[in-house]
Amino acid sequence: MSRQFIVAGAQLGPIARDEPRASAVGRMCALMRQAKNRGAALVVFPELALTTFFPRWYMTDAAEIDRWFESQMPNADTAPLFDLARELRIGFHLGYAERTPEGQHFNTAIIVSDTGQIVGKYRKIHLPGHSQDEPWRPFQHLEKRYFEKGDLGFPVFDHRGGKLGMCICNDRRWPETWRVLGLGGAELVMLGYNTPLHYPPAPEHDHLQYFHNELSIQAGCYQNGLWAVAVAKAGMEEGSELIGGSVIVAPTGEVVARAATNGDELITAAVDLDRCQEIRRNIFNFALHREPQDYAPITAPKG
Ligand code: ING
Repeated sequence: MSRQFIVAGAQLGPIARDEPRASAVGRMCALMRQAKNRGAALVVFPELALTTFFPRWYMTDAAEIDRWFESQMPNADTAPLFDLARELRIGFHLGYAERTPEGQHFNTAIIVSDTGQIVGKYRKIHLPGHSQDEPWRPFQHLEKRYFEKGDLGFPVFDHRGGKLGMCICNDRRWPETWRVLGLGGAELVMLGYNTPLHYPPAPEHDHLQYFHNELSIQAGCYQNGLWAVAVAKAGMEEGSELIGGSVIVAPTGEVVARAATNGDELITAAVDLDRCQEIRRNIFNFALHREPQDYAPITAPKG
C-alpha cells in the first residue's frame, strides 16, 4: 500500500437547527464524490458533522438533548455515506455525537475504511466551555454539560500502511494531545472543529481565532513530525459565526492547503507519510532528544 496518497478535507458550511441529518449527509456525499474525482484516498469531515452545533443552546430535557445524538453508527441517516465510501473505494473521518447503549454521551470521531468498516474511534478529551446556563453569553458553549470526557485515550490506528490518529476541536489547542499522538507513532492526525469567531470570555481575542487555529495545528505537526487534516464546520450557523480556515499541514509545519470560503468546500493535498521521518529522525528524534525525566509536572494530577 503506497504511503503516498491524496487526502481531502471536506469543510461544511452552516447546518441549520432544523436541517435533517439526511440533508447534511447529502452534502457530505457530494463532497465525497468530489474528493474521489480529485484522486483522494481519504476524506475528513468536521466535528459533529450531522447536525447544527447544538451545545450553543441550554437544554434541560433529556429526550430533547438525546435527539442530537446517534445511538447507532452507521444508521439509516448515515448509511448513504458508508455505502458511497464502499462504492467509490474511499475512506473517511466523521465527527458525531455518540450515545452509547449504556446511555453515555461523547463527542466522537471515527475512521471508516474504503470498504465501509469502522476501523478507529476517538472520544473528545478536552471539553471546552461550561456545564450550567450562563445567560451573560450571546450563545452558550455547553460541551461540559452534554458530553462526558472521552475514555479511549488518544489511540493510533494502523491503516492504509500508515499510523492514523484523531483529535477533536479544542484538543488541537493542547500540546499534550499532539505529543501523545506523536509518541504513539501517529503520522497523520485527522480532526474536525466547530469554532465560534466570538469567544465571550475574551472578546479581545476574536480577531485571532484563525491565527490560533493555524498556530495550534502547525505547532502540533512540526513538534511531532506528523501530517494533519483539520476541517471546519463554518459560517453563520443559527446566529453564531463559526470560523472556516480548514487546513492540511505537513510535518514541517507548512500549510499545504487552506479553505478559501466559509461554505461547503473541498481542500486536497498529496501526503507522503515517509516525510514524517525528516522530523522524527532529526530535530524531534524522541529517543535521542526527549528528556521525560524532567517533564513530571506535565502529568502531575491537577490541584
Ligand atoms: N470549540 C472551540 C475550540 O476550541 C473555543 C471552543 C472557541 C475555545 C474559541 C477557545 C476559543 O475551537 C470546540 N468545539 O471545542
